[in-house]
Amino acid sequence: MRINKQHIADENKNSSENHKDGFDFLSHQLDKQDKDVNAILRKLADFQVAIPSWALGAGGTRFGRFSYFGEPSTLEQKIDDVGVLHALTKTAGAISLHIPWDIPQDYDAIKERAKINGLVFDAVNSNTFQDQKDAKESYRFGSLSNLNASAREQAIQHNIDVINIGEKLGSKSLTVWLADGANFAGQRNFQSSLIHAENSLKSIYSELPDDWKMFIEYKPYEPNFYSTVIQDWGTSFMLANACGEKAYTLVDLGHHLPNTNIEQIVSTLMLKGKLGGFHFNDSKYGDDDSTVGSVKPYALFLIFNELVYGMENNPQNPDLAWMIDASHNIKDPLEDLLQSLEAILEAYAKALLVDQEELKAAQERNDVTLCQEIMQNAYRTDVRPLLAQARALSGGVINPLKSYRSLRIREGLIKERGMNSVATGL
Ligand code: LRH
Ligand code: MN
Repeated sequence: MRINKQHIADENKNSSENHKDGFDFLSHQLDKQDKDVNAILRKLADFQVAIPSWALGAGGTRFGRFSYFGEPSTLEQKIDDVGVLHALTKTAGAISLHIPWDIPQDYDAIKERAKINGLVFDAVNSNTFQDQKDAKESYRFGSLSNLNASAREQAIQHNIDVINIGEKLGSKSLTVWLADGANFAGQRNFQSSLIHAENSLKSIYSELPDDWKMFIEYKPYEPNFYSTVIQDWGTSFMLANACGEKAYTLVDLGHHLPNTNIEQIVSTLMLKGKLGGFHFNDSKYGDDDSTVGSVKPYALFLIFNELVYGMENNPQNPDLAWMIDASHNIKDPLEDLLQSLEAILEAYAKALLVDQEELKAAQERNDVTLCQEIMQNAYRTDVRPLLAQARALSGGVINPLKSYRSLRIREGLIKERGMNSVATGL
């Protein structure tokens, strides 16, 4: 299913009038507030989010998995599906692969497929949380932090293999998430686990190409339910510093204990120049991997407010990697990802409306109420016409979800792939 310019033009013809009224009204409001609408539109158009290759099929839980039919069962089909998202939104210009779920058979063909879909390869993800068939060592008791040196060696070599795969695809970063930890108190010595993890990460880091980054993703629990070796931002930050300047902390929004102030973590990491990127999703309880902005949209806005401040004031922090990490149990994965893309751009656009100078001045006068009003005025602004305008200007559609349905894309995928195709991944 390839979406061409004619599809886009036809889709926008139907909704352009409505859109124009909304956009003209909003840009007139923003002009009156001395907001540079064109600058905001440029920033929105430049904002590209990487789509996880493992979130294009129906996810599942230990209690069951409900297929969504027409799932991509090959890497080529996964790239095509991300291509559909990018054709509609012009915001999903990259795919993030997970190895070994997505090992390319023919690198040139895969790169060509990505090119045809207007995509690049973002971070490659290693997987030392599952045992591979015929693997010499098991990761039951850990991988990079395993007490068994041979298991650590195996996990280090896997990460180096992932870097080599990424290099062939033009990726420039490796994401390392460790499930390593313990299920029971007393099961592991915290210090020896952390020492092994640090030394193993340093071994991987020593093989990192000069122009690459290594993202260290933290998580408080699951699949281990007593302790996790890289449990929080502080541990990841410490390990990134121990590795070197090409190592950074990756913030997965679902990897925080309830009520954690994630925007403060983001602010601190940017100040220290060690924020590498994000795995966007949302959650009510644990690592639910739900649709971005579907549970705590204001918290997402507050995170973007710190990101906008950091991008303006922290040149010591490099450009960030924007990625979604979600899992879909009952929704069409592509519809879910379209909603997540919209929620991410919406939070960013609202944060761009915060007058950072005005806010700083109110903070310095301890005018608490005014600080809140400045934030909430931006948050309460319906910025959706800005997102639609930025998409239309970039060659996308005004209303992606509506077009996804009116173009009957899922039906087309099922016709093409049948009812029983299953995607690798979570
Ligand atoms: C761990 C995680 C990690 C991925 C996996 C698919 O919960 O967030 O980023 O490797 O999900
Ligand atoms: Mn993640």
